[in-house]
Amino acid sequence: MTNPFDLSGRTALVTGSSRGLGRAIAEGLARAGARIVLNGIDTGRLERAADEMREAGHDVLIAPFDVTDEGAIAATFAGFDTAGVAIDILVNNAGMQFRKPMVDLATADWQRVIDTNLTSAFVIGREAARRMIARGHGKVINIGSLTSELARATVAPYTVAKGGIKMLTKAMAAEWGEHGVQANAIGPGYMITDMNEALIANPQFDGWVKARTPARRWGRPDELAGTAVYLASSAADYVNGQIIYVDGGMISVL
Ligand code: GCO
Repeated sequence: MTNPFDLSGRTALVTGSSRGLGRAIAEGLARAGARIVLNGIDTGRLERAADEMREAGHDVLIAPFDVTDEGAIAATFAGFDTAGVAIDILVNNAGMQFRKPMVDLATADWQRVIDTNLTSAFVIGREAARRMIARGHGKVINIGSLTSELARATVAPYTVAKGGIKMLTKAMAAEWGEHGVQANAIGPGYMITDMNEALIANPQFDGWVKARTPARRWGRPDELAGTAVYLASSAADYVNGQIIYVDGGMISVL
């Protein structure tokens, strides 16, 4: 009986993976045997992350591109084709946060968040799926949020984008399932990341997260790795269109 969670021989592209949740997910997939393609816009930071992972014995490539740059995405996948790099697992993790009340929010700032957090997942997913469908197998894992279900004041574009991620995941499942491609999502709770640094440092917000979460604590990025490995593996070949919350129970309680 082979290990259904073994990712040996598979290659995973994780967007926004030089740090934070993306780096933790990349580490988890690497530990399960996958070759990793790290992505980000800071080549130096990507190279340093890749070197650290290679020192740990992992097989790592880098693919620097801006997830909002459609031309760069197409060129990157063309490069994969030329180099014989088949992306078996795509993790659409790249994202940004922009906190401002809607009445004060510029349309350009709204659009930037939607482009980065939602449209990028469609564009990169389309490029990856064209190739996965041709091969008859593939895994797409989109990174949602608690705001895929619930809204919080002052993060409207992020919330809308993450709500869209949940439904985009279902749309991907609807169109790609018959071709052996499974699309699912992970909904992280309040995690200890750079993006949340200001929230963590705010005693009132920190207290609210701990009181509102049954686990009574913030989550660690590495706590997403197991769910990512599961969804990336053959153990989840009959799981499609789902979003799994890794949130200490926050989404399940009032
Ligand atoms: C915020 C946070 C959240 C978390 C996460 C929760 O400003 O409320 O940034 O968006 O990062 O998405 O699931």
